[in-house]
Amino acid sequence: MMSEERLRTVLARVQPAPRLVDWSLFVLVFLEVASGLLSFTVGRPPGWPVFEFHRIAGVAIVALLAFKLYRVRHRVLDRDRWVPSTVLSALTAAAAVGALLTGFLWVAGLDVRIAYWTLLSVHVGFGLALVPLLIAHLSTRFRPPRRVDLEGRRTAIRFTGLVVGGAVLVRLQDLANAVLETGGRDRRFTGSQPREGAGNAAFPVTSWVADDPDPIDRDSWALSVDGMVASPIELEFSAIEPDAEREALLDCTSGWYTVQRWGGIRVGDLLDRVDADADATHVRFVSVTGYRWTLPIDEARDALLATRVGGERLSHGHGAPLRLVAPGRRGFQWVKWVDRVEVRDRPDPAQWLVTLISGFE
Ligand SMILES: Nc1nc2c(c(=O)[nH]1)N[C@H]1C(S)=C(S)[C@@H](COP(=O)(O)O)O[C@H]1N2
Ligand SMILES: [Mo]
Repeated sequence: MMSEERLRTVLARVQPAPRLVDWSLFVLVFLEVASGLLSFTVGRPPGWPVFEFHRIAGVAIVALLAFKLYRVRHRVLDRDRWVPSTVLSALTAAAAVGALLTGFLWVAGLDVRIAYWTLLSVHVGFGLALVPLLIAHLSTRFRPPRRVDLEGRRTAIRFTGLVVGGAVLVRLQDLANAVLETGGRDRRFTGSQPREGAGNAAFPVTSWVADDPDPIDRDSWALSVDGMVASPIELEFSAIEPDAEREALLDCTSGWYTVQRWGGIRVGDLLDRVDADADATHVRFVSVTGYRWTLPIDEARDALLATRVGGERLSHGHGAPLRLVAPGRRGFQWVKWVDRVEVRDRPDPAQWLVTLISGFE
């Protein structure tokens, strides 16, 4: 074991000034939350740097948090020094450690569920909990950043070391996954784990937040196609003839993906049928629950409204009678239980909120 004195000498060399550690942690947590949320919108491989950044910043946080926890250990371990805000500090630390640990284990390939949630969803939960905790923690212990803490050649070297060290450790973890053949090597660039097989039973039924409608009676259901179109229509289920089939990858932000053959109708054919206006720029897909998502019209034309998956009729949980298949988009954008397609001339920013609250009374 290293003597405490020795450890202190080493730390003095490698760790930034205390206040700088604290402010760097704050900035990095902010960037982690931002890149984590942003990553939810990334479904195509060119977006990989978002995930890479998230991992490297996570490693940098581990180092800074270790410096910080070592520095404040007496304030926590020594009961006489407890003050009311110590509880808040401890909770903040617990959320941070929880987020780091679940993130690390997920990348290492631990693909388990905790109650209803995947490990990745628990990671997201810790990360989101950290936001109010960190803001409250900061307001009880606010010390403005100081210029002197930033000065000196050492500081620049230390921070370069953090970033380079983080990048190296991320690569080493990937290498370890490959060499040790952990489940971590099967992940997609988004971090999602594969679900193999074909058809309804091959992949989980997932809600983005709370959407959970009763099964839909095909005979009383109809699809309306309207908005900026010359001739709006209402299609009964029997009038929908699935004449298109395509393979597409569904990648859920809770951490799994599946490749399936989806059968249904091409949205482009539907738009031709109703004679969409030349000025239309977007297409909105609306669920019976109100949940909705809008795609740019060219992308929408190429999407599918599916009645079938893997050679089977779509099950209720997977969105029967009709669900959107939007290749390249993350799962939450693949609207289930669609009963309305609306041609529009603008995007729909409110969809972000609607998807979150849909299903709550
Ligand atoms: N109407 C509606 N559509 C939805 C959702 C939802 O909650 N409501 N969840 C989305 C999410 S988060 C995903 S990952 C996919 C999951 O599709 P699956 O349940 O068929 O696996 O559906 C999407 N479509
Ligand atoms: Mo999802």
